[in-house]
This record gives sequence, structure tokens and C-alpha cells, in this order.
Amino acid sequence: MKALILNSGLGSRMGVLTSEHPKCMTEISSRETILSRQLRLLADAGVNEVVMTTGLFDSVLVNYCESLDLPIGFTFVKNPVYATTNYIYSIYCAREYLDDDIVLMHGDIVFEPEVLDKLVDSPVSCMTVSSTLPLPEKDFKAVVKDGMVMKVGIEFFDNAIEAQALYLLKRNDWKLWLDKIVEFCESDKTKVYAENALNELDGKANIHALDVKDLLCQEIDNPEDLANVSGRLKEIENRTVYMTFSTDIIHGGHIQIIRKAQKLGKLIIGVLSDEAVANYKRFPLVPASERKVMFENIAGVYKVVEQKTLSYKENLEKFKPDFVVHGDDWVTGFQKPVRDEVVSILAAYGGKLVEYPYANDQKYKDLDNRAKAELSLPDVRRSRLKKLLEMKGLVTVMEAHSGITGLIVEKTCVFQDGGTKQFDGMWVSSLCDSTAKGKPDIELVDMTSRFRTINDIMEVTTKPIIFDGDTGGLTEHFVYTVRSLERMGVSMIIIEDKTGLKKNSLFGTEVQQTQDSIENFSAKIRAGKAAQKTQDFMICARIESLILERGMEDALTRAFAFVEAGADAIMIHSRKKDPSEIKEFIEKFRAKDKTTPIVLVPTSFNTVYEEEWKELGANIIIYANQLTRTGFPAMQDAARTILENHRAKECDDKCMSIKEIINLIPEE
Ligand code: SPV
Ligand code: MG
Repeated sequence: MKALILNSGLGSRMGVLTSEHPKCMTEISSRETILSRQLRLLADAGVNEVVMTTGLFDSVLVNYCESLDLPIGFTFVKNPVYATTNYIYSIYCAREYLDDDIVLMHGDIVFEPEVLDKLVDSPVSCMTVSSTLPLPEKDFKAVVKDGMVMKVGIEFFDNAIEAQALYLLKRNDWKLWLDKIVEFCESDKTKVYAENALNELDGKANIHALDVKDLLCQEIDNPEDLANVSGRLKEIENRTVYMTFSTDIIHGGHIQIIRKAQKLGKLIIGVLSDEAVANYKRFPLVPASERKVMFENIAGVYKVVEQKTLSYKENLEKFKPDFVVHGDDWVTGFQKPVRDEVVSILAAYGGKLVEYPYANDQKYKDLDNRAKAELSLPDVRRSRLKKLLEMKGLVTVMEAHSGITGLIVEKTCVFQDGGTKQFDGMWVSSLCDSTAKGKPDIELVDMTSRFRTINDIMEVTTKPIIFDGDTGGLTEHFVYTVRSLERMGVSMIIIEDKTGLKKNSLFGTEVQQTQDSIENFSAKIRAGKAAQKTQDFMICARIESLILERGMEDALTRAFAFVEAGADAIMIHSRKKDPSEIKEFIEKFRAKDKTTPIVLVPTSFNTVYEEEWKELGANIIIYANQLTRTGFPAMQDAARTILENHRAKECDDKCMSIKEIINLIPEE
């Protein structure tokens, strides 16, 4: 595609403004002339070849174009008789360079980027018209029938519409018009408009009317036009556009949509907070502060701000952008409520939502998958629990005891209020790991086997892991456990202050259980902390005083002693349905210690919502066994159903489909 710009005219109606250069070099803003703006927009729209006809001030124009240093190849064609002919003859002079799709424009026309984009993207030949502007007395009008331009000239008023000499002409349609122009010029009709030749084709050139309505598309004939257009440009250039990004990798698809958005006005980018990104898709590899800098360094981005939540409300109300730009992927699906909110906020002040087709490019998906794979590497995975705690204040963790349950925790996601919610990490429970092996929860399943479970989970997931280390075993053994877990990429081990034959806490005092002494257990914690190699790994001390009915004071004394010994977090456990003793513990612990994370396993005291735990000062909520306790009864039911019916048909409706399995376990 080439552009043909007609600049042979004298521009005499501009007075002194055109005494030393052609009209197209008239300044329309402090930075641009009519021509430099036309050329910049053409280059932005991907039109990189320009044929320009010249006349008076030919060399001034040629030098000027070259000085602009644009990615455009120029062919200049001088009309030797510019003073006595019209532009029909200039086109005739340039005819050998015009065998292509052509964007044809007069050199004095000023338009906004959207107009050129619509034109260049048009699949058919078209001329820009405006159905909202009044019919001009002396300027071009187009006679339009069924959307097609039949005639163009200043003399038509019936069935006519305001029109501008800005066309896209597809090669074959253009050829018809150009042949007519040649015919005219060779029979000496050189003082008429090129459109006079077009009119003889009676619509055969297939030119559609492209209605640009109120978008700026206007020629500059005199100083009043100039003042008017300059004013409109100022208003256009002050428009703001808002876009939100959650990405931590910038690729070509992002740059493309940014460039499009920039054409609408000054681009404000909202960088989604780390917390919002972690909830919405995955843990960001690059923190919001760095993602902000990334966008600040993209040429032409006006401002970068933080967007705290998926909702645009706060920033739209603050910046009142003229446009919001987004891919069309949110028209349906879980983001629809966010879009609906944006639409209603924009409607309240007259803003506009612009949606572009979503870039579904495989290479960008591969990039994201690679970033996701990174999250499963030991160093990256291990450090993420601490980061999530800092970022969110409260993290939620779900039990996993195998690859498949790991995948369920990894992938289960619910859509609520335009956002998504998913678990932050996985708990490798001693109870569930033992149960899956048909064994009691008494430290019978040895570490080699427990590590195997971790490995199975790690192979197919990326989320951080908290390991249930039971009593931690002998201190001499515990240090090895710490180092092994750390090496594997586990983020935290929780050890409970019991000794001897450990039984599951939920048995409470119904079974014989012995609590370790503060001294012994503190020594174990100290040894573990000394053994670890990184700053990321966390050792959490679990206090069994409430389970063993030793009282609140004992629980608190132990908690402070274990923190003193180096514990990175405290888990307080209870088997009561009533959450009061846990609430009391948190309150009393927080009165003295504001920062050490508090871990809860609300299996029995399960009526309190996460938000309330967060407000009280808890930091990690572990759903310790619900996948096991729901999964196995379903299996028992299936087994019973088949036994009772002597066939499997009755069981069918209870089964997961193969398709669901494939979705859960994709092949690499
Ligand atoms: C586990 O899940 O194995 C636990 C938590 O240790 S609890 O079963 O509540 O003791
Ligand atoms: Mg356990």
C-alpha cells in the first residue's frame, strides 16, 4: 500500500502563511505541520511508501520531508505546470508509481488517527464522509447511493453528504479511475478536479462511503480553518486513555495494543497490584514496583499508576479518562462484571470503552507457560510463601496428598464479583498422607515416603508447600529433614511440641499423648534454624497446649518461648467447635507480638470466615483434610453402588468424565 499526497497546489488562500513554503508545511501545533502529522500517522498505520506531487517550493518540500527522519520511502514528482493545471495533472505525472493500493489525500487535510486506521483497515475502496457535519457550500460533497459514492464535487447537493479528499483505493478500482485521469489529461482536460474523471465512471470504481461522523477530518483552506483545526487538535491531544496490565512480561502483542491506545490520547497505564495479580492468575514473577518501571519506559506512555484491585472504579473516578482500552476477551466470562462496572462508570461522565480483538497468539501463550514453569523451580517456589504473606496478610492453603490432589489445589478457581479466588499454597498433611496409604497418623509413614508424596505434588504444580513435619523426630534427624525440604523447594515445615508416639491432635485427650518440654522443643527449633541454608525457609512451631487441655497460659508461654528460639511462625491448634479459645490466644499473642505469623487449622472451629481471621491477626489458614474427607466417601459410595447393582451403569453419573480428567491433567 502506498500513499499519494497531492502537494502541487499554491495554497494562495492562506496568505502570508504560504509565502515561503507549500501549504502542507503550515504549523498546526507547536510540534507539527499538516504534513509532518500526516506522515507520522501514515507511518504509524504501517504505510511506509509515499508518492508526493510537488510544485512551487519543490526543493523546500523535499528537504523538509527528508529532515523528518521517518521510516518512509519517498518518491517526489514535480508537476512542471503546477501554476496552470489542477491536481489531476499532478496525478497524471506520477502515474507510473501508482500501481498499488493507494491512500490518496490532499496535502491540506488534517485527520485524527482513528480516521486513518479505519481507512487503512477497510477491505474495500472508500472515501471519508461525515453524516453529522452540515453540507458545505463550496467544498466537496459526495452523492451516496446504498452506501456507495456515485459522484464527488462541489456542485452536488441532492442525496449528498459532506466529503473529504481522503480515499483508500484498492488497486483494481484505482486503475479504473487512473485510466480515466490519463484519458482526461491526454485530451487536455487538466484544469478540472480528478473527481471529474471519477464521476464519468458512474460508481464503477466501487468506492464506499466511510462515515467518520464527528472525528476530525478536515482540510485547511484559510486561516480560520487553521485556527479551528489547531483548537480541535489541542483538545484531541489532551484526551486520556486508560489501560490496565497484569503482565510481568511485555511482548509484541502488548506493544501493539499500547500503540493503538496511544492513538486515542495520552496513555495512562494501571499496573495491577501484586495481590490482585496473584488472585487473578498466578504469582507475579516481577513485583508491581518493577512492572511499573517497565511500563514507564515504553515510549509515549504518559503516566503509570497502581491499580489496587481488579475493579477499575478507583482509578476511573480519579483520572476520568476519555477512553478505556481492553481486549474483547472480557465481553463474556468471569471478567464480565468488571467490564459492566467500567461501562457504567464511563457512561456516567461520557467516557468511551474501546475494545480490540484479543491476541490469541500461541507464542504469547508459550511465553506465559514458560513464566509459569519458572514458578515451580525450588528457589522460586520456596521463597513465595514469605512473599505471599507480605503481599496478602492472610494466605489460604489446602491439603494435597498426591499429584492429582495437588493439581486440584493448583487449578481450582472460583469467579466471584468479577475476580477470581484460588488457594495460595498446599499443605502436605501427615493425616492425609498416611490415610492415602491406609496407615494411621502416628509417624509411621517414614520421611522417604513423605518426600515422595511431596515430589509427586511438585512435579505437577507451582504453588508453595507447607509440610506437616509431625514432631520433627529426633533433633539429630530433624536437621536433615530441614535441609532436604529446603533443597526440594518446600517453604515451611510445621512441627508440633509433642514427643514419643504421636497421635493425631483431633483425638485430643482421648489417647495418650505427651507434650515436649519447652527446653527440648526450643532446642529442636534452634537446631533446625541453624541447619537451613536460605533465608526463605520457615520453621513453624505448633503448640498443642489447648488440644491437651493444658490451658491458655501454657500455650502463650510456649508460643513466646518458641519465637525466642527462632520459630518463624506459630501454629495454635484446638479441637473445639467454638473458636473462642483460638480467638483469645490470637488476641493475647498479638498484644505482645505483632509480626510473627499465626497459623490456624480450622477443622473443628470452622464457622469463622477468612476475613474475620485476618482482622483478628491470623496469617495462614490451612484447610487440612477436606479433600481426603470428601474424596474417600465418594469412592466408598461408588464401590457400594456397583456391588448393589451388579454392574457399573448406576455409578456412571457419579463419575468424573474422561474430558474432565484430560482438562485437569493436560499432556505437556
Ligand atoms: C494434619 O493434617 O495431619 C494435621 C492437622 O496435623 S490435624 O489433623 O488437625 O492435627
Ligand atoms: Mg499431622
